[in-house]
Amino acid sequence: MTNCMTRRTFATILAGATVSAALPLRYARAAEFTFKIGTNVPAAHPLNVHLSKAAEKVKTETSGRFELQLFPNNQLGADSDMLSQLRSGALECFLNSGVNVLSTLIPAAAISGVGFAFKGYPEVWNALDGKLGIHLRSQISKGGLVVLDKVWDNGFRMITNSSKPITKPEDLQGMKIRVPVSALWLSLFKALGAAPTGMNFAEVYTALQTKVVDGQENPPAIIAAAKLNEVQTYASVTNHMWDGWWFLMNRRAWGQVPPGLQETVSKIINESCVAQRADVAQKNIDLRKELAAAGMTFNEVDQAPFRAKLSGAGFYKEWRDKFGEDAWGLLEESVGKLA
Ligand code: X2X
Repeated sequence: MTNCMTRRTFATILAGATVSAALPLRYARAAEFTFKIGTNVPAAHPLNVHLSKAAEKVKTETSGRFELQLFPNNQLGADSDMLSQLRSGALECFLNSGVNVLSTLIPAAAISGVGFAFKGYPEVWNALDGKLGIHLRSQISKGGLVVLDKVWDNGFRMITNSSKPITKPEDLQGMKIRVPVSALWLSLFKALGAAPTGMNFAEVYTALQTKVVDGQENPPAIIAAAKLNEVQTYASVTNHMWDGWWFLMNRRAWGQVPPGLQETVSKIINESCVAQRADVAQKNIDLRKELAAAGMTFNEVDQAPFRAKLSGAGFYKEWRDKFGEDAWGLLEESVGKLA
């Protein structure tokens, strides 16, 4: 900057001084901390709606000292890219499921995704806000990342495809189905007899449209937000897995934030998460009707033969051995014996 520019800028500032002074303090200067948040679902999804609300609240309650900038819908890259950016510090915050790409870094984080483990939300929150959650968060922090206490709800997952309703495991035989990039997810669908492909969510719509895969599995809030109903006809309510997003942070970036400010920010985020859970649970009920009205055919599914198929294929034994007796015991404390 030249001296002349500096003088002119200074003069401009002086000229505008009355106006600037009238503005609230938080708009008068840049934030001390600006953290980007990356997510893998469209802006309309309750995950992003409630993260936006949290960002507003954080700005107000820290008088502009802390700013959260939300980048939904894989704007910063697909899950695999965002996880790398988070680790390098290029991205400060990332929302990811412990069963999704996070499990490629921290395999122990995937235990919440064991097939047909959770029967309903009371079991989910009892486990994830309780001992299983504490175990999972300790595994994630041992892996070098910061994780906040509350896990954001994605919901119970159902299988969609464009050729037929799935009512029994045989209907999945050989079906080309997209699952997230995850050993547990691949193993689950292989054990059920399908032909799963691991793929980031960023590519799912196109993969379904071009028939690279025939089906995918996700809850209604995602099907609706990502308009997957445009490229899928049948939705079979298998509820084969509950899934949620952990709020992850880069350790170095978070470590630079003073403890008092950390407390304010994390409290606001965790409170927004509780509101998000209620919203998602309701949307996953309401959106079924809307998606049906838009032409999707839903069918209920008896889980018993699917569980039996997994047991017969050795799925539960294999993952019990992988996760270890202690972690498996914590899961079974919440959901009962898994065989
Ligand atoms: O990738 C998916 O399917 C998604 C968006 O549900 C997850 O993040 C697990």
